[in-house]
Amino acid sequence: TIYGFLPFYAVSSSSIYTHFKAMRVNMGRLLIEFSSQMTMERVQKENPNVTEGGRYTPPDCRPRWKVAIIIPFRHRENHLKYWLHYLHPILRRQKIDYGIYIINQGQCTLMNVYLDSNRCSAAVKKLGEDTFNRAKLLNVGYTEALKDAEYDCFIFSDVDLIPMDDRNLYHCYDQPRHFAIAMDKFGFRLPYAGYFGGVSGLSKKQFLKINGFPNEYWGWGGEDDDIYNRITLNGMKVSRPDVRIGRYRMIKHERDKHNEPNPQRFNKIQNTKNTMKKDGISSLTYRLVQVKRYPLYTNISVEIGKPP
Ligand code: UDH
Repeated sequence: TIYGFLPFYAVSSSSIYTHFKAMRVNMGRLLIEFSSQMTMERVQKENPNVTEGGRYTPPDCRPRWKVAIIIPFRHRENHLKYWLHYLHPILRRQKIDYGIYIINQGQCTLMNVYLDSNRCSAAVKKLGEDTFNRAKLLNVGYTEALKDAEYDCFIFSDVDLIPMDDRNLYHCYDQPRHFAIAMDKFGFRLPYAGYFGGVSGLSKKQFLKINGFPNEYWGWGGEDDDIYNRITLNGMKVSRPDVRIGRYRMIKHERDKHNEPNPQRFNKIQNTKNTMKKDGISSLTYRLVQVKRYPLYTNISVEIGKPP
């Protein structure tokens, strides 16, 4: 857009901000902070056009992609509020046709309101204490979103990462996309050339070409490098936005319980070539516990097992 390269001081000034917000054009660099109080009620009021389950279709165009946004999740309710607060308006300005899917490992529902399904027992609540598995949850998200609508583009986002520039467009590209290339925690730089963590996106075709993501990375680390290997081993390249545009803020947090660094990760990423054909979307098994549609997102609770 002609407004695309306005300097930061201009877009953060409140009158211009309101003006562009009203015009629904992209604004460029955004002011992102996590100190103001955030409630789900407030975020709901801010987003009256989002329909049940966190779906939105632009009223005035037909987007090329239908995008499912998949978030791996457990015990991060506070981060989710900020994520929804920032992302819904951004996605709307970008004119994305999208749905939001929170893939919740072993928790029946959010906001501590457990149960309204008798399948969701105390035993299931306990599953929330098993080792976290980000990539397997993302495979579940891909599968479950496709039961909802004919998505052809999948964006996988951590719940604590907020884009600082809305020209970083949340749709798919000719090659698998890495969006979160310049995070504040890495000094706004790519930490290493093969980094594919945080926020990434693949078309349905690209995802199937790499047999989805690995299911066997339990605990923290390595799964994003395995995905990067899958992409390059299958003859694709990672595409990225300009480093000035792919900036992100991460909501600061301590390491979660039950997501300790996985000591096997260094060995496993040496073996992607041998493992990717058998371990992936083709071998995914899980038990669906509950699907619940909230105004701003769909919560999918799953049992995905434990490390062998
Ligand atoms: N996630 C959860 N719950 C968990 C673990 C992970 O929701 O218990 C999800 C969430 O979407 C998160 C993503 O998985 O954004 C990635 O996990 P992470 O945020 O733990 O990974 P990251 O590399 O942080 O961002 C590592 C821990 C840093 C500790 C720093 C202490 N100063």
